[in-house]
Amino acid sequence: ANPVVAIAGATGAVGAEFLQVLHDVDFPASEVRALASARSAGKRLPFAGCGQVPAGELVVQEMTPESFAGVDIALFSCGAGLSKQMRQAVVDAGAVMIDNSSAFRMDEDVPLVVPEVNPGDVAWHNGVIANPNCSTIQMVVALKPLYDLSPITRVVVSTYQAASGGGAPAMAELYEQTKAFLDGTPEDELAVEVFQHRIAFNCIPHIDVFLDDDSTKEEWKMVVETKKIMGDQGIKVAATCVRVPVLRCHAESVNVEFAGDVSVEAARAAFAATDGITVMDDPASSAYPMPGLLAGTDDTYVGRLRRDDTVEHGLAMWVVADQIRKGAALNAVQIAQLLLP
Ligand code: 11C
Repeated sequence: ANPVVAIAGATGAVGAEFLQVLHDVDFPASEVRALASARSAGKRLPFAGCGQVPAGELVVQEMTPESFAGVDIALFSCGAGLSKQMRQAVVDAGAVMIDNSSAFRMDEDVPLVVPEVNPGDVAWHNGVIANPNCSTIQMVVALKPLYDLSPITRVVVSTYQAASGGGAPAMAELYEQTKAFLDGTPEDELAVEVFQHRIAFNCIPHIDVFLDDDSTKEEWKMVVETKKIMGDQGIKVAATCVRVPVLRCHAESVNVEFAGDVSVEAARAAFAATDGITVMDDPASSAYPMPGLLAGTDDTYVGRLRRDDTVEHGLAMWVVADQIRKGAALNAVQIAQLLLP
């Protein structure tokens, strides 16, 4: 029988994208159940249909432990707290939870999966598969074909992360604040609620909370998740994560150091041969990936590929992907596809 899919957090930015991606890949669902908080129950969400589910509207149901009866795949994007609360109910219902939150990513019994990198890890799930942090996902997609040329010893990454990482309210804050700023609203009257500071016409080197070593949790995630997904605890990662006034694609400057030599040409050929990666790299015509122009796309885009001569075997590159699609909803649905018989 075709799977029953539940979407937990259906009314959020990622929830809406889950519905879009299920349609885009024509996921062979027999039912799609939209779940959210009591506040959203009864709301109608447009759905273009997939599998045996016709186009129309989905009526949002309040998520309770009973919501998962009969469900096969539960796509979660409603925060770590609710994922933890609902985990047992999902597992007891015999469903697999594919969780976008950070709740279980580093648990030893939970695979952390990017289908281009470690698809085989879905095999050892115990009812939960974690979807990595968005900034990690696009980086490891780009690192994997390089790693296959020569083991990677060290990565230095700086991110340029879109407002979408903070969900729909964060995107609204960037949009509304920019308008208010251009209208001449005084600094102390601008609404600053989602981010720590004004994001309009600004960059904020602070994503998630600060840790004891003065790095941020977002930076820590890039370090530990990369090692787990790549299956190599020896890769050293130094990350600086920055919020920029872009709506929905994350960009990353990535310097990679290898055990052996990897030429630019070999790297380019490896990227070109990898599904899910588009090389956009022609300095002569000013061609490189840019977040403002790639919203709504599925691939991880790589450009500005060049040698990094500051180390013996080094490459530098620029990586862009849509944070809500490959960084969240698409990656989770691709994991769900791996579970299909
Ligand atoms: C951001 N990367 O851009 C975050 C959003 O651990 O799943 C996703 C946070 C996470 O703000």
